[in-house]
Amino acid sequence: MAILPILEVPDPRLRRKALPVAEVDAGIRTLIADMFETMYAAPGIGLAAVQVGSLARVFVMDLQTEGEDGVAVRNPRAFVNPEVLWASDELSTYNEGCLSIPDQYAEVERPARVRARWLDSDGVSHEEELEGLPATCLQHEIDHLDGVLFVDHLTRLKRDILLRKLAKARKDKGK
Ligand code: K1U
Ligand code: ZN
Repeated sequence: MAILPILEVPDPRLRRKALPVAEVDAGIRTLIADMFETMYAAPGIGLAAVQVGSLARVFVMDLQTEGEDGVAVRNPRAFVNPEVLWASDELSTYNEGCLSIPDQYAEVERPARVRARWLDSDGVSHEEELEGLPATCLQHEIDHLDGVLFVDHLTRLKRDILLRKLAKARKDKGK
């Protein structure tokens, strides 16, 4: 397994649209394993293949829960060729972050519930209705697979302020 470099804005590769996976083969399973390792190291709760320079339509997500002993319990889930089949009219707002826009957060409004279909790392098909953070994260990651970033959902003013804060943080860090 390997920790892969995560692309950051304004890298134009973040704007490419990922292509459907024809077969969930060993190469895709290696990509998924590397993406989990990269996501846990970042750390993050999701990661799309586009963010590590791959055009496979794949993302990973782990919304860990807390066990009775207070220790985090992992729940790794891989999504291949994910599709939103239905989205609620009701919206919800979450203070989103993005590993490709480090340390910057903003409130994003999205459908509160979605019905989605995808293949897992064994090529088995799943269909499920998600709500709350899983629904938000799934939509954020599918956006990445379509070359869309969470800042694209903000007003121009809010986006400019956030990107200026990022530029200042990088300058202060000497990046
Ligand atoms: O896709 C990404 O850039 C990962 C992103 C996922 C995400 C976060 C919030 C709402 C929607 C999607 C992140 O994981 S940002 C980091 C983050 O949220 C986090 C990091 C450590 C602990 C808990 C959360
Ligand atoms: Zn992101």
